[in-house]
Amino acid sequence: MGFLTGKRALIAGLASNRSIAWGIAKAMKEQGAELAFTYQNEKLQGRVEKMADELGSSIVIPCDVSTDQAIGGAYEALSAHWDKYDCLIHSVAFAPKEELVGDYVDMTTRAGFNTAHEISSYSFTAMARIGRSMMQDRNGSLITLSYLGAERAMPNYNVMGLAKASLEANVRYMAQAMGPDGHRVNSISAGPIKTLAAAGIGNFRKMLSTFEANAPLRRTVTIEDVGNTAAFLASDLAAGITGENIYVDCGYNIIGMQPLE
Ligand code: NAD
Ligand code: 0WE
Repeated sequence: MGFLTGKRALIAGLASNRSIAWGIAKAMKEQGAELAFTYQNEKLQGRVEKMADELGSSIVIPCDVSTDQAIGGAYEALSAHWDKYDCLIHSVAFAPKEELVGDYVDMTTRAGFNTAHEISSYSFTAMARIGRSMMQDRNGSLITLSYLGAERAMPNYNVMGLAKASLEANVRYMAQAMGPDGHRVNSISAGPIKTLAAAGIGNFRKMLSTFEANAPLRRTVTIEDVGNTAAFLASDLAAGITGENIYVDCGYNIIGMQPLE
């Protein structure tokens, strides 16, 4: 019997079989969880339905996280299947593509800043808030995905770095607010992975090879690595962990300098 038997998880952010959300869904299913999925738009509906079916789920609901109305509608639809749920996976981020390249100061607009923060940070709070009553008395686990660019200046990550910094602070404030109800809130800081969100980012392959050369484990991170950690954080095995940012990055963040010669 898996360590997530009897748990119900809502997963937002599935777009392809390379998505981090897919790695998380697979790992949680392996451990016995029941799954439900949201998708951003009709373009993704068919693909997400097919992937959900592979994991024995027929709960697939539209949810563009940019409005409370859409999020409300998604929980309304979910409530037709489940009265309560135990776990929210937030694997969503967006900034305008033009702002993820070049000089941060020159490239960052007011509108791009607002969009990045709204979609990549605030939406986690919004989903927690609007779905809160469905988590009542369940000792829930809420998990989001971050990146080291929240804490260190990285080339081209630009305004997304600020949005991830906001997201990591969001995790701490949500953990404090929801802890008295028994809910835990954590983030996973994943190393770079070639997903759709990474496709079309200039020099991504070079970033991956630099990462591989410098990470203590001398390899890149897989969606299975991230999925297994998310399954752990979702489970009662992690009952004492909240407000944390857990690195799944092959140790990359701990390096100061490589051994000389
Ligand atoms: P992905 O493209 O597979 O997933 C991103 C998801 O965000 C997509 O499913 C997309 O539909 C969704 N999304 C964007 N805007 C949305 C909106 N308005 N409403 C609803 N959904 C919306 O890419 P991924 O790499 O799996 O990204 C998932 C998460 O992991 C993101 O938060 C990303 O920042 C984070 N992350 C990615 C990496 C990486 O290198 N790939 C590393 C660390 C963290
Ligand atoms: O968080 C991310 C990517 C998030 C992302 C990706 C896109 C591409 C398509 C947010 N918004 C958009 N908007 C689009 O139009 N990662 C951690 C992956 C990533 O993205 C980078 C990276 C890394 C790593 C962008 C520049 C530099 C490094």
